[in-house]
Amino acid sequence: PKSLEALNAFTFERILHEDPITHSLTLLGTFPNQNDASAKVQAIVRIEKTALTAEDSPRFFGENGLIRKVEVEESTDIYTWLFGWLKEERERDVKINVICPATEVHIRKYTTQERIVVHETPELYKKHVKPYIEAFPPSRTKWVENILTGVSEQHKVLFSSPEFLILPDMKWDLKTVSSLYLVALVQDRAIRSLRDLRHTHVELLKAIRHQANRVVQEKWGLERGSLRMYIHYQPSYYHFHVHIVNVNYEGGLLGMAVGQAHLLDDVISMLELDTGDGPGIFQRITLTYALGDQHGLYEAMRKSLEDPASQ
Ligand code: M7G
Repeated sequence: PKSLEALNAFTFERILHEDPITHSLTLLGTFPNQNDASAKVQAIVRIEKTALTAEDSPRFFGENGLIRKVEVEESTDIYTWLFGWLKEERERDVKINVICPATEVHIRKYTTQERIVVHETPELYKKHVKPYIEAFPPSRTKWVENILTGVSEQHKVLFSSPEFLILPDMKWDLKTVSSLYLVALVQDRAIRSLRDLRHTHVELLKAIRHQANRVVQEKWGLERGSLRMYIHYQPSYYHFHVHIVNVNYEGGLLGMAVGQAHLLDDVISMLELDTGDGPGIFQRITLTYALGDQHGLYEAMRKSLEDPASQ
């Protein structure tokens, strides 16, 4: 089939594969047999949305811009996400995320970066990372406060208790279950990152795991074992949260890189092995992860690699 007319003779049978990362669908169906119109030939057709072209960058917005229509999905603090149409009569074509005003930290985060692997010992954590975390102004996590205090995204909250909330992550389009992405935000502001977790948090983490499983089962019929739950280190926001993602949604681009994503189950298991006396496992462990050259900790951590005393 080399023409639209020939393609139009395709009879759809079923979906073989749905891939939200490459924006593609692989379909199974049939075409009529060229020589015998009554016979059918099985065919696989994969349709992938082509990548946006960099040359179009200046032309997306403006009077005759490429984006013809938008619908706001959500707007909170400095973040807004919308769906956009390239032509009115189409399905929503693009997801648009806006950060405005964007800080220097945002600009660095979204810039292509060269990475290095660093080893964060408890000493390096105390010397560089803790002060780095503490230097962030509260405005950095205003969006979290807005959600926790009921100012924004209230209608989206899927579970709420005095300890934590579960709601759809900004990254999710809210409809494609195969790319389901939720986030659990805890109320306890004292937990800034993985490093602050202790034996006493096991109950909280187990409750998050339990409620996440329950919510996706009740709302989307996802059975046990359907979720990959993890904690980022380093995260972008130092207010403790857990990523809750459909296990079939795999992609290095999505923050599942080895070293960055720590499985909630592993974290719970490690904390359970702690006795609860003295410094916990996450206060004693050396954490190894990749850092981009635009990250605020890059210089300090890169230097530590040259200093054998800190290895
Ligand atoms: P992270 O591990 O700190 O950083 O995760 P990452 O962005 O590098 O993954 C923060 C998570 O919160 C991410 O998955 C974000 O997509 C999500 N997120 C960020 N903001 C600003 C919002 C928001 O305003 N609303 C919701 N629902 N999710 C957000």
